[in-house]
Amino acid sequence: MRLVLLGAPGSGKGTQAARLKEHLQVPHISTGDLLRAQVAAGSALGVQAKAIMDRGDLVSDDILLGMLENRFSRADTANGFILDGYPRNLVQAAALDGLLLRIGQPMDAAVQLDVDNELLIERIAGRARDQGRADDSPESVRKRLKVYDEQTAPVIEFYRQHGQLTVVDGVGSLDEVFTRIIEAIAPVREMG
Ligand code: B4P
Repeated sequence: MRLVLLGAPGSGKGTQAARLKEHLQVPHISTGDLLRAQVAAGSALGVQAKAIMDRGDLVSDDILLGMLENRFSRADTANGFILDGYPRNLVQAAALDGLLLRIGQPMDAAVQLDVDNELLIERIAGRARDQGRADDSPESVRKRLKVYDEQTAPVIEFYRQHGQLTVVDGVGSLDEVFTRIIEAIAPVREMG
């Protein structure tokens, strides 16, 4: 199963992807996690990315595509994957389409987790308290939501036009949202 999770910061992509990974037995590829690993390792890329991430902006498309190509070259993606945090703009959506076509692994489905802004801000504030992630400061969150509306929301339209989009209500307990995702992708899994 090749699945992409779409949704605003705090909509539950990372949270649900971790559960879907166990359920579908495919790797969870989070571009946010890949970038944070570079930051933690103190690589040149990580140093460059950290400042951009902390202020809530998007890291450059070239860096992201290189990172993704590298990740897809690993054998564990042969039976599918859950992609989380990518694509975040239309350039990335087209690049991903081209990459998956080249490796003969077209996307099966795109699931958008739908959550209103007030709740997103509340959830991220909770994570800021619990985990202290550098980009969960109020200013960065405001910026990330703005970037999402301007650059990432059009990606939803992209998948809708490709007939691959399913919108799932992302408000509810972790179990409730998980069950909705499983139900939403069931028809695609039956086909595959
Ligand atoms: P990400 O790591 O993708 O961060 P995110 O958008 O905040 O989502 P995340 O998956 O972590 O949070 P979730 O909604 O699960 O990106 C971070 C930064 O990296 C970006 O701002 C950008 O700078 C850079 N980046 C990443 N990808 C990029 C790309 N493709 N191009 C350019 N730059 C890129 O969870 C949030 C909180 O909500 C958690 O605390 C969770 O516990 C809680 N939660 C989730 N579901 C809940 C529920 N049902 N009920 C209650 N709480 C819930």
